[in-house]
Amino acid sequence: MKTVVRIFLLGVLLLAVPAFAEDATPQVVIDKFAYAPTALTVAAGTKVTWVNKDDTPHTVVENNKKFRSAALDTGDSYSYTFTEPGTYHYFCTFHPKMVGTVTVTAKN
Ligand SMILES: [Cu+2]
Repeated sequence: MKTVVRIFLLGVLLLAVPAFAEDATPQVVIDKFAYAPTALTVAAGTKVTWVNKDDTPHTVVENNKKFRSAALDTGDSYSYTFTEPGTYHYFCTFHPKMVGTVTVTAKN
C-alpha cells in the first residue's frame, strides 16, 4: 500500500513540473467583460498572453498603442513581450470600460 502511495505522489510531482514551466508565461484571462488579473507585474523580457474565454469578442489595446491585438473571438489569444520597464495601461476598444494594467520591472 505504501508503495502505491509513493508511486502516486511521484506521478503528482511529475505532472506538476510542466505546470510550473507554464507559469513563466503569465496569462490574463478575459471573461465576463473583465481582464483577470486586472493588474499584473512582470519582469522585462516577459511574454504575457491574453486569452478570451468570454462569449463576446474583445481586444487588448495599450493606451498609447504600444501594443494592440486584433479582435479576439472566444478561445483566441494574443501575446506581447514586454521589453521596456514601465506601466502599461490597456483597454478593450469594443468596451472601453474594460481596463487593465501591466507593470514591467527591470530585469533582475
Ligand atoms: Cu471587450
